[in-house]
Amino acid sequence: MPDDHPRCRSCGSDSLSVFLSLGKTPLADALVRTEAVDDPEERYPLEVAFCSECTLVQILEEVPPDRLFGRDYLYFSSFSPQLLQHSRENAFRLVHELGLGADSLAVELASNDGYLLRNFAERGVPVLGIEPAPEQATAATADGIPTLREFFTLEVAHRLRAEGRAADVIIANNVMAHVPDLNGFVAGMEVLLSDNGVISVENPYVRDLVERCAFDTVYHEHHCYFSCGAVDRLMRRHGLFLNEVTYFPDLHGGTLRWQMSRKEGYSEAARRHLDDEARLGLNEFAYYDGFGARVEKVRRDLLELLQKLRADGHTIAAYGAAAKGSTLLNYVGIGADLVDFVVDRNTYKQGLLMPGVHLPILPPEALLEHRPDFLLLLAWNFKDEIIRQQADYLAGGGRMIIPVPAPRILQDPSAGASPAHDRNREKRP
Ligand code: DWN
Repeated sequence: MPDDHPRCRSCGSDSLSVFLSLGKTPLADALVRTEAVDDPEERYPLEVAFCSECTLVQILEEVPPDRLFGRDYLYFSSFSPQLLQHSRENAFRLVHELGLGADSLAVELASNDGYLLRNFAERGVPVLGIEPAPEQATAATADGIPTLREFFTLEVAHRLRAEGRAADVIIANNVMAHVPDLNGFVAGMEVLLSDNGVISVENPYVRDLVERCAFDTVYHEHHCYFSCGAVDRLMRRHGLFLNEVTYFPDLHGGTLRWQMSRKEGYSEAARRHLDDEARLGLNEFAYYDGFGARVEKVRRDLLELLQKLRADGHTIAAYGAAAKGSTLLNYVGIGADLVDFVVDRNTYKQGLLMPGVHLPILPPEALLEHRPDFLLLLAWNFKDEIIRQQADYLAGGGRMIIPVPAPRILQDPSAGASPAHDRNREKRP
């Protein structure tokens, strides 16, 4: 096989089959400064493949991490109250279950602005953040969270152990999918973990990507899209064992938390998830094979809906300068001819332009100032929070559009939160 044939990021196999191609897209979080609007923007192929050897779903392109998570990376976890609450509950759960205290060490990989570790510190547990993005690392340090400003690698893990630091808990939320050297990252976690330590990893769940047609969660930061089986096989390769699986249907469009340790043994929930995946076919290519056609239909239907609304004289804005929003806007082809502006609470993003389509990003207050007839929810994963927050806009007649799994105009936002999609109790097909 020629050297340039892509290899699986987990097992190294060349048995990769592409099932989705989103074309060449700009980097999803590379927001554009207005003075640079005429500068050429880097675009990279965005193709998603399935490995028939270890069942890992992954993109084929590899963008250098410092292009993705440099000074232009403006994602701050603390702009999401839902994520803050979720993280606080997880931290306190771990402190309690693991009996962490002043002699323990909690390490977070990709600790962002310290949004999670601050909860361990509040309970008197020593912490260490590892965060390469400069703005986020600076914000965490200013908040009193000791932070190493670098990418976590096997070498960093060995250095920390050589300094006598072993982690009693390692948290890696929305980062294991982001690392190009997946095996180096997991090997590093194994080195850094104390003998009885626990690793807690969270990432969007590949089953929700397919079942909710959440193709917009595919972008170059996300190298991998994990199933329980793929995580199980990846961890065993490094002497770690999947013990627990917890499903969060309303976090980032469907998130799983995998908990690992040096001890082998599945909880009932872990066993159930693995059995469900085998039964549904997540370990086979056929499960992913028709996904591309479904995505193409969403593209056509959403474009048609927006074009009709504009033809009828309506105005449209969008909510959430999210990475997923960048994928959606660029893949569907939604520009200033259809959408006037995007709003976002993240003050670091305001005043910039969305990648590729160059839609201006304004504060959410612009919705009451301009009162667009329709609001396309790019951050649809925060629908309930945004409905609550934008009650005045809705009361004034504003209408929301949800793009996935199928484009629809939200009929009665006062209906509030959609019932949690809890598979743990749904009827089995
Ligand atoms: O993996 C990643 C996921 C987990 O988060 C990161 N690499 C990047 C990021 O992806 P994203 O940008 O698609 O995630 P979010 O959190 O869905 O983005 C939401 C956007 O909406 C943020 O820019 C913040 C903004 N927001 C807002 O303006 N008002 C969010 C909330 C909750 C709000 O009320």
